[in-house]
Parts: sequence; C-alpha cells; structure tokens
Amino acid sequence: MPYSSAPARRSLLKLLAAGPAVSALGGLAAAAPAYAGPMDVVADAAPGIVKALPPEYFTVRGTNAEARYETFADTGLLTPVDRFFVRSHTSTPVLDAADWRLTLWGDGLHGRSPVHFTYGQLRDLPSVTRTALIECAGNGRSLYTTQQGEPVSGTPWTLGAVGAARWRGVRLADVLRRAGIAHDAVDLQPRGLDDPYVSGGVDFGRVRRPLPVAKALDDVILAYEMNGEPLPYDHGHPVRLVVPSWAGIASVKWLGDIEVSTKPLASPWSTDWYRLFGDAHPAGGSAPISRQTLKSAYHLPFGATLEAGRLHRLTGRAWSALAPVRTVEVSTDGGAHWRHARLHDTPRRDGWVRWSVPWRPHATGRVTLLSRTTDAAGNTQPERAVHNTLGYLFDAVVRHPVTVV
Ligand SMILES: Nc1nc2c(c(=O)[nH]1)N[C@H]1C(S)=C(S)[C@@H](COP(=O)(O)O)O[C@H]1N2
Ligand SMILES: [Mo]
Repeated sequence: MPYSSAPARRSLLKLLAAGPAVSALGGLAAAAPAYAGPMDVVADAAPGIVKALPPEYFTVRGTNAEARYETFADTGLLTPVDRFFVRSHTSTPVLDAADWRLTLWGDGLHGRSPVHFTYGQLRDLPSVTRTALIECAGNGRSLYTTQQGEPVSGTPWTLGAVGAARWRGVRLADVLRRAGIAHDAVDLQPRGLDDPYVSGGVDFGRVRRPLPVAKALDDVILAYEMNGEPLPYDHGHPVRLVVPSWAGIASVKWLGDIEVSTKPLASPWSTDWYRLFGDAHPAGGSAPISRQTLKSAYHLPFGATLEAGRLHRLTGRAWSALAPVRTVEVSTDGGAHWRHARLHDTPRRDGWVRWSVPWRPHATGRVTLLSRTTDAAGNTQPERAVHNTLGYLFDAVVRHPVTVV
C-alpha cells in the first residue's frame, strides 16, 4: 500500500477484484437518472474510494468524500492524507507504478511521434518539492443556496473540498522539453486513466481538460509523492498533475497521456462544465475557469454551541489563489463591528494561514460569526458571490451560525 492509513476493506477488495482501471461503480454512474453536469450525486452510493472514510473526518457525497473542514483545527499547514478530500468522477483505479507509463503525443512535438516515460525514468529526473492547495472549483457551492438563496447544481460541498499537501515530483516543463515540445505548441490535454465518465447515458470519455502551454511551463508538477509518501491511490497513484492556484479539475489524477497541440484544444470539462454560466456571465459561459479564488472560515461546525461568559479562542484559516493573504478581519456580531484576527503563519501564495481571535460572548442566543480575508493584491471577500448556475468559485464572506448558551 502506498499509504499508511487502513483501507476501507470492502471497496479495496472490489477494486482489486475488478482489476486495474476498472471501475467499481461503472454501472451506477450510467444509471444516474438525468444528466445535469459532471457532479451528479447518486444518493447513498458507496464510493469507489480506497482509503478509509471515518465519518468524524468525512462526509460522503456520491463518488466523492468531503473533509469536515472544522476538523482542520487540529491539523497543521499540511492536510494529512487521511483527512484529504477526494473528488473523483467515477472511482479510484488501483494502478501499479511498475506497469505505468506516460505518453506524450500530438502535432506539438518535434518528432510528431509519441514519447513515453516509465515511472522509473520519471523518478530519475531532477525532482522538485512544493506545498500547494488543491481546491475543487465547487468548494463552498452549497453556500450559494444556504446563504444567498440561489439554486445551483452539482455536489453540495460545504467548505471541505480543499486540502494542502507537500508534493514531490518532476517539473512538467522538464518532461515537455525532453519530449521535444515545439515552439508553436499552445495547448496540452492531460488525461486520466480512470474509467470514462458516463452520465445520463452519455459517455464523455476519460477525464481530460486543456492546459495552456504557458501555465504548463510555469509551475506545474508531475507529482509522485504527497506529504512524503508515494502518492495514495485515491489521489492519483502513481502520478498526477499538480497545477498550483488553479481549480482542482486541472490537477488530473492517474495521469496516462498528454496531447501536445499547436491548436487550441477542448473537452466537455472546458466547454460544458468548469465555466461560469448564468445571467451575470456571457451567453455560452465565461472562459474556462483557471485560477481559484479566496476564502476564509472558522474551524467550527455550523450551529456550534459556545458557552456564555467564557473566553473562547476562535480559530480558522484563510487562503487565496490570487496572492498571499494579507489580513483576516472577523465580526462576532453579524457584521456590525470588525476587528483583525492574529495570523499564525507567514502568508504564501498557494498556501493558507491559520488565524485566531479571542471572544468572550456575554448574551445567550444565536449569533452569526463572520470572517473576511484580503490578499496582498487587494482582493477581498465580497458580501455576496456572483451567482453561476454550476456554483463555482464561491468567494463571499461565510456567515457562520453559532448559538451561545
Ligand atoms: N483523472 C481524474 N483526475 C481528476 C479528477 C477525476 O475525477 N479524474 N477529479 C478532479 C477534480 S474535479 C478535483 S477537485 C481534484 C481532486 O483531487 P483529490 O481527489 O486528490 O482531492 O482532482 C481532479 N483530477
Ligand atoms: Mo473539482
């Protein structure tokens, strides 16, 4: 096993019985009642996830598992694998690094014939290590409805579709240069080895999404380690992309091949989904989503109870994909007054900072706690997020209900 936590035995056995790259859920996805997007939830489906999903750390949502954000209170800057959310369109393929290889192909390579890298060849290239968040484009989606009264479709994440890890791997730029990328290549299309995504009887093929060459050559990693361990099965074993600061969908897991093209590429993940649709956006949708946005939130369950008259130390975290966090302000009276929280980490792009604030509530009853981060580029969380029908990029100040007793 490439990781230390105990596997969920039943799903592991199912996956092993099915063999590599064969979904334990193939039939279920196809039986989904109606096609409404890539995040349809099959109610109560056992996810094709290998690692254990104890309910104190995870909420299972269809084929995905959301981390309980409030439990990040006792984690450090890195999210341990046994707390890291899993977002998979189908199920985890159990792949063997020894059989794996990466293929690069397309008219954007000098030789125009496919180039292969085995796992061993990749491990022999110079490695880089960096910390980066992976955050789903839909993290916070359910707040469009609960906080803004707006309908959205997709997995109803609260705030736990995000995690930070230390990734080790090879620069995609190094692999592209060795494969002979042409100077006029404009787009790549990395593709996963997980089962094709089928919804409403339509086969959309394997998960794949265009990645502009400029970003690929900048800071993208082919990661084979997560927090110092071989990449776990659910997070893309043996090799995944890590595309820092971009929405999670860019970080293709179980990477199998990369098309390199001199012409712009597209897939349903860049045309039908992962764009902003709705009244506030161009007809046909925005450009494909690239960067994530900014957020902050308390490490408290919604509806937590706190004792009156006692001094509480409220903690949380804040992050921005746009620039390092600069400040976190909090309000413990529904937004009437604001004060600064203390930051406990050096702000970095692609990371988060932990913060705290003391609070001694006097009156009993319901209170809304708010937090608002501003980053070094001047981006601030707005009061309302601009609605989009698929509920992406929620960035508004989170209204956190608690009860003082
Ligand atoms: N091959 C493949 N890659 C994928 C996905 C997938 O379903 N298949 N899901 C994407 C999405 S939508 C997100 S948010 C991240 C989640 O990464 P994690 O499961 O390691 O947290 O993986 C991305 N990469
Ligand atoms: Mo995602």
